[in-house]
Amino acid sequence: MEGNLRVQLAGLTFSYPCMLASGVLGYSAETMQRVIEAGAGAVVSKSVGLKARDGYTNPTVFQAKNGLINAMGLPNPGIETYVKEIRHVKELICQPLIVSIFGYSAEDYAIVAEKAATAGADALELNVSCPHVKQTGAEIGQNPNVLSEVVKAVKAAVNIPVFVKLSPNVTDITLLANAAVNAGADALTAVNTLKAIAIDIETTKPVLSNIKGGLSGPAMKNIALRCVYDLKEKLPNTPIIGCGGVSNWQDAIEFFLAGANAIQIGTAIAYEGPEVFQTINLGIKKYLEKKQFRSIEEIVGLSHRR
Ligand code: RRO
Repeated sequence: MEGNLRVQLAGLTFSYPCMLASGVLGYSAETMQRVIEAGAGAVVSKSVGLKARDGYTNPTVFQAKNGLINAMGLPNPGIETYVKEIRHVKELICQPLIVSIFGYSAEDYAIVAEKAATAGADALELNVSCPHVKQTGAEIGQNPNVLSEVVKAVKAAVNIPVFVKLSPNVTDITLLANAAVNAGADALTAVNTLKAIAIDIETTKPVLSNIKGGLSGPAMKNIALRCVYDLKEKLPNTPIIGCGGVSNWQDAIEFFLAGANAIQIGTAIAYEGPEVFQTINLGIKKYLEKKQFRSIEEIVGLSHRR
């Protein structure tokens, strides 16, 4: 099917434009292999940090109307353990592996970045946008000066492309994007989950153990799409990876038209399984043929044309 579905971004080539979003099936090499076999052009790992974290106690996920609200709490085994998994993934798959990393300081990010790159990551995605874990995530990605410091430290530590995953929980996403790009980010992933809450009317209490979490899925699609549109308008030459509520090929096309060069899929996999990649690839291919476009590149940002 490949052909006109190939996309290039930040020096990497992806056979297919849809990647596995971080946090979904991104723990073990075998599940990542399954996702690649189902038609993903790349996989993004679950976010990994310097030290292991258990994450929050249950309940950590709530099924909302048209989406999920999660507060997993960054469970991860720590980079020293995870490097073995990175090496194993690289033995199993030949599509790009993007390792998502987080830290509590610029130095943390740089150390984890260097270890992930040495183990074989093809690119890094800096998670500076987790909406509900203190002292990391959005607390970094909502402050342009701190964000810039983190990106600069990582860029100095590695020679692979660095993507920055932005938060939608800001007044103007382009200010943060500018800071990331000026500090050397090679691409932007837009966006992480929207800060949200669910309340149980029987117990009268919030559902999630952490109280607040991040909303993903169809409920946030048009917000993520607007973020991509804003980024393309202000930073027309920066590659953008659209993420947020893509569940069918029509959604994917909307993201390309808004300005995304590639997209990520997360929550739709929880609903439909990895087969969703193949279905979306086929839909994109048919759309391009019907509209007589030769490549995805030809439609990136087309909605901005006046
Ligand atoms: O682990 C999580 O709770 C989590 C993370 Br790191 C993130 O970036 N976004 C999200 O919705 N959940």
